[in-house]
Amino acid sequence: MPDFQAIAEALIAGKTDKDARYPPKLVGQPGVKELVQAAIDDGATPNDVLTQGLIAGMEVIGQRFRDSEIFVPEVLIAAKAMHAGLDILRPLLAESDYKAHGTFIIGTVEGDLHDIGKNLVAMMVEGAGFKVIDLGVDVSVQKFVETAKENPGAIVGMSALLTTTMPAMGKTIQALKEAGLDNPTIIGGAPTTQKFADEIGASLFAADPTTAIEKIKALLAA
Ligand code: B12
Repeated sequence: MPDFQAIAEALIAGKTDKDARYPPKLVGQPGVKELVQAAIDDGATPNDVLTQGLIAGMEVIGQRFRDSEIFVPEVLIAAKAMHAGLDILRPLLAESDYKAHGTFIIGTVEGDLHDIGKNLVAMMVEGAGFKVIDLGVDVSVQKFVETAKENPGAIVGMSALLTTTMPAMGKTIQALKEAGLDNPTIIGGAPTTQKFADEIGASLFAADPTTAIEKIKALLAA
């Protein structure tokens, strides 16, 4: 019987693989890598391993992060464990009839080099079952527009940490409209607010990755 719970627990603990030295109490135990492989060998579908193992674990991480029970380092460690599992699943998912929830384009806006929060959002959204296109930092308005054009319907996520770079979010939304694109947009980053999102016409605002995932899913379901 495939043990999805064990995969989720290893991910939450940040146990990447058997050889990993972290966490000390699990030294020598199988990690996400071995547990995902074992579940596949036991006949589980890649989709079930993803949703009931990796995504279930990342959901717990997201909730604990939102509730300030854990902090950035723990999320990064869990995300590394998630990637160890995804590396095994990715080729299998490509062969199967698995469909991602949707595509999520994300970048830090022009002039802004802060990427810690942006990376967290990218990892959590990927962990929630979306295909993620990460454009990196200092992303031009033009680059957002081009990528949105290449990915019709993809959600465009923008991060800004500086009050001086926040206006680039409004410019990007304006440019998307002028290019005739109707991709939904979501903004975030410490200085941004729902009020600012409303002013610049963003579809969504979220202050943390878990809320972002909830709002994106609700928007796509509407
Ligand atoms: C780390 C840091 C840096 C690092 C960045 C390293 C990196 N790779 O990211 C370095 C040293 C490079 C840096 C440089 C600068 N920084 Co700086 N930096 C910070 C610092 C300390 C932490 C930011 C951070 O990573 N927070 C942790 C993450 C997890 O939080 P977060 O980014 O807010 O992300 C969360 C949410 O906002 C949300 N989120 C984020 N993005 C998105 C996107 C979407 C779509 C969604 C839905 C949600 C979402 O989810 C995340 C997880 O919950 C902050 C101070 C602070 N305490 O915030 C200053 C700060 C942001 N920096 C500041 C400044 C001024 C600068 C510099 C101009 C300094 C200088 N004079 O050179 C430069 C600018 C460089 C540039 N062009 O970008 C100011 C900004 C002031 C302002 N109001 O504009 C701050 C607030 C410090 C201060 N108090 O003055 N900085």
